[in-house]
Amino acid sequence: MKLLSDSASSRRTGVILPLLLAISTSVTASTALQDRADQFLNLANEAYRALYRVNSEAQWAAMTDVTPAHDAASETAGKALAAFNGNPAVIREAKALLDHRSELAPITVRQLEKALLNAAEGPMTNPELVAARIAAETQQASTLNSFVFSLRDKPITANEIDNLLQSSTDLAERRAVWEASKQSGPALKPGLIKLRDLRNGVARELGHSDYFGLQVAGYGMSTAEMLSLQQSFMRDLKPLYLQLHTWVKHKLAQKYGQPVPKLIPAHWLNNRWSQNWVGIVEAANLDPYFKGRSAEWIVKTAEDFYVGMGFPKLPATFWTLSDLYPLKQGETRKKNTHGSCWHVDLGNDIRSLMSVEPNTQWFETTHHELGHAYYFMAYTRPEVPPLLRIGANPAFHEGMGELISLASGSPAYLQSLGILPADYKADEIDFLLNDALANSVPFIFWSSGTMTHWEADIYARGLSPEQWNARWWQYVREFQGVEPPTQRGEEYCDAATKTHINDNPAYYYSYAVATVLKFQFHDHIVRRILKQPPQRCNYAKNAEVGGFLRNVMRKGGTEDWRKVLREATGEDLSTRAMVEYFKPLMTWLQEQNQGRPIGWE
Ligand code: X8Z
Ligand code: ZN
Repeated sequence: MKLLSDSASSRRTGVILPLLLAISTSVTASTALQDRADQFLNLANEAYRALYRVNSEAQWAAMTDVTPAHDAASETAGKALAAFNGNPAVIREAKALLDHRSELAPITVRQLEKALLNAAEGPMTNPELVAARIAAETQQASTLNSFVFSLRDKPITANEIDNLLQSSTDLAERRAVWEASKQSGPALKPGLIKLRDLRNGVARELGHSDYFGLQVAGYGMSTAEMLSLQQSFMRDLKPLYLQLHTWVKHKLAQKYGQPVPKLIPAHWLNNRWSQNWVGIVEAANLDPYFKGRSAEWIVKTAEDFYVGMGFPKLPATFWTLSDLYPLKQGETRKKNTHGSCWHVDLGNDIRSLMSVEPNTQWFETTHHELGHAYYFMAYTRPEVPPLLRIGANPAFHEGMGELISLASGSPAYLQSLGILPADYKADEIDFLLNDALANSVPFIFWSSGTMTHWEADIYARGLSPEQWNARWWQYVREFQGVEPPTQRGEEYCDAATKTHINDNPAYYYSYAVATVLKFQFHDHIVRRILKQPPQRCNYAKNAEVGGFLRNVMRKGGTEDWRKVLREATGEDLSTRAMVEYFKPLMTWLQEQNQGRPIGWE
């Protein structure tokens, strides 16, 4: 409008007039288009937020108290959300506007793209397919969340399985517990077969190659690009992994009084999926120090860590509406046992679902979940429309809590809390070794390797269900260097014992990216802000670190993640920081492993 009247005042100039008219016409056109997009997005954001909330509330009830009534309500709410998100009118308008993307503001384009990704989860151009998917998702979640494991005919909880794997030194007992942890697979396999096809079906409805392709589209990447990125992580970290693998199998063979194996038997490791090699470095095992603390103390202490860095306190409703602790003796309710954090209303209703016990695993998981909570809080502001109240990408969301989990393991900080005694002498190599094993390096070969490649096979390559378990263990052997205690035939579906395979499909590479990002952010923080060595630093009570992280978080999904990363750290996505962090460990391992055959090939 302003340009038009300005051009009117220069009507006498003759030569300039046609030029100005041309400009003003295109500005009018794009202003009209931008107005149309703004109007559409005002409505779309409001409706999305309202239905997102209805759906979250219903899902929350179903996850924290599995009953037929809660399942039915969750299915209905899921359909209501899809009825809007995937509405043909929404799809049409978003596509029509995106045909003129160059004339729209970047933040408008991002919202429209996100609206289309949401639509692809439940495209109502094919309502029967969407309804079938939602019904199957609800059923699968119900089976997963209510599954009762048993050991020697007695029920055993997931926490009990983890605690036994952490403490038992009897290989027969360990094998029985490990096998018990795989009981849910056969119960989940039929639902997963159905869901594979339904998920691929919805993704294809809007032109995505398959469900894996739809998920990686959230990164602005293709399946091939994501797989090659994940392979590059493994290539960069393989020398370190081979050294760790060699060191660990010697250590465990000695512990269990066994000959040194080529591949590590899965039941020798303390994690059900060998994803994190915890509890191997005795000197860095903090579990004994958490004895006598309460689960409530764990969550409060995690909140304090964030508050100390200048983040606000969690909203009061976090404490009243979350479900943070294991079921009490005699409670018959069934709830999901994995950690999660929910932005229920895309506003201030933030809740976490956990089963916190006072041990290292839950100490770390609590810091992870609060990372999500603080990300939600940071981007809940008027400048970030509800559609973009997401991480820069999903890995950013996962990486924040992982970073704080890394920071909260610093001996100096743990001493200040009184977890470690004041006279505790931390051995740097022990801590570095534990960091690598328990939180970072084997995790890459599990997340980038086994999980990502298996899911790509089932979604993008149509792997037949008769080959699912064989392929799973082929990948565990090839990528992780781990083998099952006995043959695992197709009567099992060991992949499905992992939560995410069921309820967070084609997502797991995000945790690998998060691990790489964690070291990039850490590297930047220690060098530029703390000016401390990466392996011996303390973020506690440092508001500058908090400010740096909040700056990244407050953007939500309003900018491309590559730009956010480059602006924050000066670097593109890279394993450089991770490899450098573990350099002193690499040297130490090479000495320890001298004369030993390295690797398993
Ligand atoms: O699932 C989680 C979080 C919830 S987003 C507890 N994590 C992955 C897992 O447990 O497998 C955190 C790291 C890996
Ligand atoms: Zn998470």
